[in-house]
Amino acid sequence: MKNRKFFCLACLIALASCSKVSAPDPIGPLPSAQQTTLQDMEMYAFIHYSLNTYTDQEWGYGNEDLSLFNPSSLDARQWARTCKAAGMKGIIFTAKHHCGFCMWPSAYTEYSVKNTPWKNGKGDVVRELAEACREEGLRFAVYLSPWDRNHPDYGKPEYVEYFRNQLRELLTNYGDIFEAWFDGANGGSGWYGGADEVRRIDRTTYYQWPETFRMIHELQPDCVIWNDGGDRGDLRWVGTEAGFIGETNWSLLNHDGDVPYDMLHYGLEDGDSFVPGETNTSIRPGWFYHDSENGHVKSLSRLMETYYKSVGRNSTLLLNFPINKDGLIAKEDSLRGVAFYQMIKEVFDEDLSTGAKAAATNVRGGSKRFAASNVLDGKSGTYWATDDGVCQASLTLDFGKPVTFNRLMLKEHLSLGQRVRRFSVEACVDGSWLPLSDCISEEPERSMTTIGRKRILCFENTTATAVRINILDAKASPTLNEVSLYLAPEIDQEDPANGEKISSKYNIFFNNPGGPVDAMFIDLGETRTVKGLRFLPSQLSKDGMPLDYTLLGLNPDRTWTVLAKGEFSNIVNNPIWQTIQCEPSHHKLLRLECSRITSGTRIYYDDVEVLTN
Ligand code: FUL
Repeated sequence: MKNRKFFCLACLIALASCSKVSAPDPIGPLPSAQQTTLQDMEMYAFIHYSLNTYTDQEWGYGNEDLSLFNPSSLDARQWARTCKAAGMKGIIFTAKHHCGFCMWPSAYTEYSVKNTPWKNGKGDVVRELAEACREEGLRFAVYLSPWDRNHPDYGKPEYVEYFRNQLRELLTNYGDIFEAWFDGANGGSGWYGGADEVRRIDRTTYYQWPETFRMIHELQPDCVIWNDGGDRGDLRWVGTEAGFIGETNWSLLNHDGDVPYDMLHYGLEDGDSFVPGETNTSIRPGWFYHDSENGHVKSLSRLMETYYKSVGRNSTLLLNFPINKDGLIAKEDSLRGVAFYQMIKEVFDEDLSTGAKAAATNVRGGSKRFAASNVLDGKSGTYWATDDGVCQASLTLDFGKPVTFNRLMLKEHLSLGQRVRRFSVEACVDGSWLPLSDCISEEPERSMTTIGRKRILCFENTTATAVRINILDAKASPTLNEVSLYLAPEIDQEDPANGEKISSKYNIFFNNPGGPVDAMFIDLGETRTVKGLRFLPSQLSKDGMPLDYTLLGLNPDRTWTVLAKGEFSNIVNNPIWQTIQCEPSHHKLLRLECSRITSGTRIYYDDVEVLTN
């Protein structure tokens, strides 16, 4: 009897002490509720549509004719339905791109849909899309370009007032806005109400972001801010538009100071603010629609890689769908977008870790509340954690039978802060533990570093009876709330958009003695009818990128004729094939000159093709 009482007492004490084991202290900075909601959306769409769609440009100059905007079948519902079927949880729309043309009838400018033939000036694309999104259960957001190449006051203080007035219209008249997207681009030149000149601003001070941010918070408290124009917003650009973020990805940055490429791409381990990465890329090479890109919609395998290298690297994915000249998402893009989402669902349909037994080398306070098995219960609030000070620990999933997988998903319990600095993964194959490596890693020294909200690793098909995750270093006791395994099917598909490389068949040489930048000469070998030229800028470096061009052809009398002149808009952030078109004329020798270059005196091209008859 006495023994029994003692036993019960011991049990009670044990229980009490178990429930006393407290959660690890949060290690800041932590995500805000708005940032968590946004990250949980995982994928949302960009829609680029403006006068550029009708001029075949990526950056309009600001003097494009308003009569060009008259789509025959604009259907915002088709856009919303397509984006939803492509797994997008919201849409960010280019209400105003750099050309200054407003897709809503702003009261503050004449350069808008209200002065176009479309719906006799009574149309409002922003409203149609906001309503379509609501009907489809998607969130809606706006891109409002701070750089405005149409507005006469751009560069003066008055413009900032104009910009805020426009933003106020968008934030008050179109329901809930989940994100405000402010692109930092400013290429200088523009129409500016007829001044037709170069205007540069100091992007850290000119726009007076703190006041604008205050207005956004007041009008739309749930709206997150994307800003690469100076002041720190709630999200950061990832330093490239190619569709991937660093394998090391801390969702942290410092509130003040410059943010060079490395910080954008990898975050900052000891940053003082929570600023997660948003990976933005287009389903086609360009952001706007071009007929010439219909054959270059990204392949399914390329889109899946983008997914693994964005959502699977602790980032959200902002995937662009351009609108075509008819006012619709082109069928090539919509079919690919839908196939993309189907594939994601197929890959992550069956969690192969279900039924496994989880064990860990350390469990916080020995408590059930922090047991290894929490990583398998599918609940977001439960997690495995170690004792304070234990920053190295292993967690093993034992399947009790051979299981074949090629994807591993890990999640940290982010509401306590991002902690893991480095880990490794092993599989028990035929009784031996073998290390696994991520087969899509591009920087092996950074492979298996941070985890964050979601980390997906891709392995070759592996058949194992157990998997072990070794946390090798963490800022504080690690917390994992999910570990799952999947078997992705092979994607059996040609990749027309990748691997496009036209080997140059011309004799190319560079020369420009005394000039600031070397000109490129292209000898066609014989006189041909030239209709233009296209080239692929260097894919390795941003140095030596041309920002403008003059294309000349040599005449039989040894004089040069200017065939075309213009700028390469957005070439630095999105170094895709650039096309220069000209009226057909006959030449054997072409010369491409450039007066502005990113750095150096030599232009670097990965490939060049002359467009001939
Ligand atoms: C860039 C812009 O300059 C492009 O035109 C596009 O809007 C992209 C999303 O951001 O920096």
